[in-house]
Amino acid sequence: MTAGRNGKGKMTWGRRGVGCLAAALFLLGALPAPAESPAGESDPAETKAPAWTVSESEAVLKARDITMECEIEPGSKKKQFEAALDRSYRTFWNSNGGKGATITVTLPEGEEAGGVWFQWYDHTHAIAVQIRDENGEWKECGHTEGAFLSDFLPLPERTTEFRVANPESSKKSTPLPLAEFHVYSRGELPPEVQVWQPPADKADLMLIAGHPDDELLWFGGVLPTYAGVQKKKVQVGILVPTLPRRRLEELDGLWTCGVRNYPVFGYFRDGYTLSLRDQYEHWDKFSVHKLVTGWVRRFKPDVLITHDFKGEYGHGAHQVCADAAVKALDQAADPKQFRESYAEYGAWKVPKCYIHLYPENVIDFDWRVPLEEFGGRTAFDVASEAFACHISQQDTDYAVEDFGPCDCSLFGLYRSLVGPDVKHTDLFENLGPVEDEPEP
Ligand SMILES: [Ca+2]
Repeated sequence: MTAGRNGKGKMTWGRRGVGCLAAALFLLGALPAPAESPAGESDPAETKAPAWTVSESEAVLKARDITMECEIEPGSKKKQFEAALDRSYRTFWNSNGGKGATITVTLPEGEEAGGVWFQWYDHTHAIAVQIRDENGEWKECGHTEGAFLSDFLPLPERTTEFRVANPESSKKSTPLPLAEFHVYSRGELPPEVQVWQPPADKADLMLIAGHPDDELLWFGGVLPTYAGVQKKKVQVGILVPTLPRRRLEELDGLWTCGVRNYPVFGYFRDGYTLSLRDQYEHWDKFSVHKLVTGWVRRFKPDVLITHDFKGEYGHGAHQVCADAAVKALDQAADPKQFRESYAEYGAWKVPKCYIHLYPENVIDFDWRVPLEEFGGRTAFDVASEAFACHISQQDTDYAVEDFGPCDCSLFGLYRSLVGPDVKHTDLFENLGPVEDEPEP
């Protein structure tokens, strides 16, 4: 979507609809000890569990968000720390640097911390957690690399007090731009906690979109189906990073769909035009092609999918995505083009490329089939719930629509190196494992 259509900031929590995702399950806590058999038991095969035992599933300890139960002592700007606890991505706590860049957390009586989840505001930030050693001195027990806007750090067992600080390896102690801060108790993490994997070394599917939320509005069930259900390695690339809060909304939406590889963002400024030519006036064409070709070489997708050539409702940025993607089919394979990314990643020939609403070799997906992996919700439901994570966009006219002129279920096979689609039901047709010939 375009800039300037943002909402007025609903102060509601933005992670709806992730309940049934197969989220990364971090079993941080110990299970209760198994019940001992009473003495003098007869044949074990006939032994029934006593009524007071719990099933294995019940015994799994569930982590809880206990942030508001903790005593939290920011190292600086204490009155402003509420901004890191208000569950709004519009607000953030920007600490002082140096010794002011700390947060000390004391758990409530009888509670142990399992981990801490950071959501950074406008840039990623490497962060460490410290616990006290036997002399009472703070000692680092783990740190992030600062690769993601959403970072989770597990804590050692029996942590009842910890401190957040810049890593010891950092050359200087810089301010912490923290949009949201969460403390979790020990146990299996709830689905909303994002534990991102790095961008894919080798993607099955790459989706290139203009702005955060375009990958939902115009691609509907693609991400829930291929990332969430089929567990493909799905790499999303967004050309326009827009505002900080929208990048956090983007992560929420992708996580809801089951995407686990961290997305990549381009660096192009938002701007609404209605033609390819005008958009290339706004953005340097060479820079766009260089970036997109570099992405294709880096992520080596089997299937590349992007916007309508006509930009859905006419958006020039969407048209540029389609233009740059199909140009990259040749450019990524040609060692003479964009030699820097060729030297780093080598050439890549994309086996299949689909374009939204392309009128030839069309797949017409049914996004309304209940999916067991999403607890009976459909890919359409999940895409809609993921779009709802984009809180800043909820008072626009946009919605996920698998009907009408921008039907998000229609994709045409623009180019294939693996033969034509015959079944027209799957982006990965002709890419699956080769089945053995049946015995004669
Ligand atoms: Ca906030």
